[in-house]
Amino acid sequence: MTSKLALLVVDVQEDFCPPNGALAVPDGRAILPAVHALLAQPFALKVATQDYHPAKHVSFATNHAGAAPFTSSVTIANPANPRETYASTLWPPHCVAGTRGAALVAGLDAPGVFDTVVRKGTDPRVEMYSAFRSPLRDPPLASAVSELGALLRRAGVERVVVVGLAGDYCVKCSAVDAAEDGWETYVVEEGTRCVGGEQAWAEVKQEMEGKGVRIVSLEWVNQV
Ligand code: VGL
Ligand code: ZN
Repeated sequence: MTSKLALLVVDVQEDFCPPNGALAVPDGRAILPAVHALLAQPFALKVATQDYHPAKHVSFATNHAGAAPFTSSVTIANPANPRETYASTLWPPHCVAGTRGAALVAGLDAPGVFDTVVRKGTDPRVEMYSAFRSPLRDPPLASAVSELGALLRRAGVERVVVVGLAGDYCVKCSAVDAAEDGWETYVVEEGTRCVGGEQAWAEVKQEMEGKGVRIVSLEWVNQV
């Protein structure tokens, strides 16, 4: 592994894992061997992200009268520009700041496993799947732009290897933003699972590849 490679472990938190997670990703815990195999390798920087919402977060179905998780959505406007909007899927409450469900899964939560843990989704007004920034970017909201980009630049990182949960939401959006921002970006297939299962993964893979992200195997990373 060369020195300019970073590992980004996205949202491997109790609430995204079966059997008890509030927003459990099917087969989510199956990524753990791949995550640990990668953590055993040298990287210039190892970063975990943590979805970390206030109880009043706009993405929780419980905060919208009559809404159902997974099927309802709401239109969210950029608080700094009402003309910029996007449709946001509503979820069961998950990863509420300070709760057990927000914690990284056991084994990843110990000090020293990661160089940094980046929290996202902390602004109650907007969704933030990407570990870099909210989809509302015109103008960007300071409260929904993480320190991740600056961290990677400061460390001189050239390539980013991404794993985590969920493949069809935060992993996809983070990988696409990393590629868009100029990093060579790789998603390790064994290291992710989707809310929408295998069918979603087939589509998401194509979408990411179309946006410059490379989908690779764990074995491929071992040989880099
Ligand atoms: C995520 C849905 C809601 C994710 C976060 O980490 O992929 N998905 N919040
Ligand atoms: Zn979330």
